[in-house]
Amino acid sequence: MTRTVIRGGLVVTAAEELNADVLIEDERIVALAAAGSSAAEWTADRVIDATGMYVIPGGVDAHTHMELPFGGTFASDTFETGTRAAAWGGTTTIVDFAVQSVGASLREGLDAWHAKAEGNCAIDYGFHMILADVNDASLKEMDLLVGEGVTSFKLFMAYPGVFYSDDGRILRAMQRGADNGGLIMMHAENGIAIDVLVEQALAAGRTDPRYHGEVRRELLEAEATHRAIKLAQVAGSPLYVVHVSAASAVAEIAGARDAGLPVFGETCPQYLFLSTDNLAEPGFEGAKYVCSTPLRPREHQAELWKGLRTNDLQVVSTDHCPFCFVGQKELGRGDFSKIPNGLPGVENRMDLLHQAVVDGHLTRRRWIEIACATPARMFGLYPKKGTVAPGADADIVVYDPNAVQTISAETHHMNVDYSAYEGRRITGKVRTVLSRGTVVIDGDNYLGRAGHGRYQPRATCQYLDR
Ligand code: DUC
Ligand code: ZN
Ligand code: ZN
Repeated sequence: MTRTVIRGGLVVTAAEELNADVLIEDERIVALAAAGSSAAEWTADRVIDATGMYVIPGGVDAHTHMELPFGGTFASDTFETGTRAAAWGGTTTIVDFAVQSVGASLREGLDAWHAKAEGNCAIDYGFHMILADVNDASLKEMDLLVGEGVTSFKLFMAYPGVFYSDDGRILRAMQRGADNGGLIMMHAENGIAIDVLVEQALAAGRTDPRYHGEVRRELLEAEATHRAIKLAQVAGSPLYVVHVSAASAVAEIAGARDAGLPVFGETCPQYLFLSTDNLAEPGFEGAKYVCSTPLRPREHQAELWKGLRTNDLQVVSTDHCPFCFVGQKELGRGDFSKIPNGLPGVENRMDLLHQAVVDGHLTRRRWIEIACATPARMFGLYPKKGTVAPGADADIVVYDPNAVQTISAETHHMNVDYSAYEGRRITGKVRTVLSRGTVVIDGDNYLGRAGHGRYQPRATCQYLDR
């Protein structure tokens, strides 16, 4: 048995902050004790000095797309490169999206994603399932997947002909989820209407990246969010709305929650820190910021921060879906609709959100709540993941709140040739990362290995009584 003690740090969880030492035996946390108490007598094989540091749970990023096939290409991070980058950024669990292809079973999709991930991950991982073809067979398969720990299913109101489900299919999947405990995650944008506006924009010669933001109208996010909420209400199903970017969509979610409905909302760092100003950068630079839902005008950011503070939004995930500028984003030169949708970010989330603490948008505990504890609870991983407590996996980050760093593609570890946050100065930096008791990041050194990360079967959503 290996005993590790993390001494002298400020332990920050969603619930509390305390000056405490943390005792780890092999892969688990076994005790916390106030500094100077019984902890002084703990013997250990390894002592990590955390004086002046925060000791926080490893980040849980509940929305990533490693190797996602999209728009004729693939997201540029593999499970190997993407999970290594996640570790560098203080994230120790990802929940990625396995994809059902149209005409194929859920099983085929899930097996394919297991094959991509197994033996390649630096940190622990789980899967959601994208339902692209809702039919009698795939509805039945949902039950089996829930039993295997794939307890959440993403549906798309966008991308007709690819991932899109009509309202009838959505309703059926929600009804099934209401029965089997699977949580329905919704990409809420009216894709049928958006496709009309895309066609009209291109016909009028509006082909630059910024038109991606213009045709994906805020109203069409709000409308789809509203419709998803009503469909969920009809089905008696909870609902988790992914990558909320529009203030009016936040209002829909807030209204549903005020009415007592089990509706949850996620946003992402790109919507909190970037805007349509980025999409409008000169030349073809705006392509670096093409994702869906799209970036919104700056004014929306205040509403997203407010939603996070008031718990109208509960989770910040990345929707990490990187495409290189050269050769991938460039597929859409002269036609914004051909720019692969997605931004890199799995490495930057914990730091950007710490900057939000420094800037006064969030408290320290809320930082940990939205980035670690709530995603773990939402997706059935708590308290193994998402907290620092006896019995939890020793997924721990020793975080230096005073170190200053500058985000850059020159220094990041994601397999992508640009950073959406290039040149941004951040106060705060990961110093040491443990994944199940193993040090995977130590200062500027990566000590992890592909294959250390294990598949995590998940329980159903822990915010719902079942
Ligand atoms: N949005 C993106 O930006 N990329 C992948 C899929 C999605 O919904
Ligand atoms: Zn989506
Ligand atoms: Zn996504």
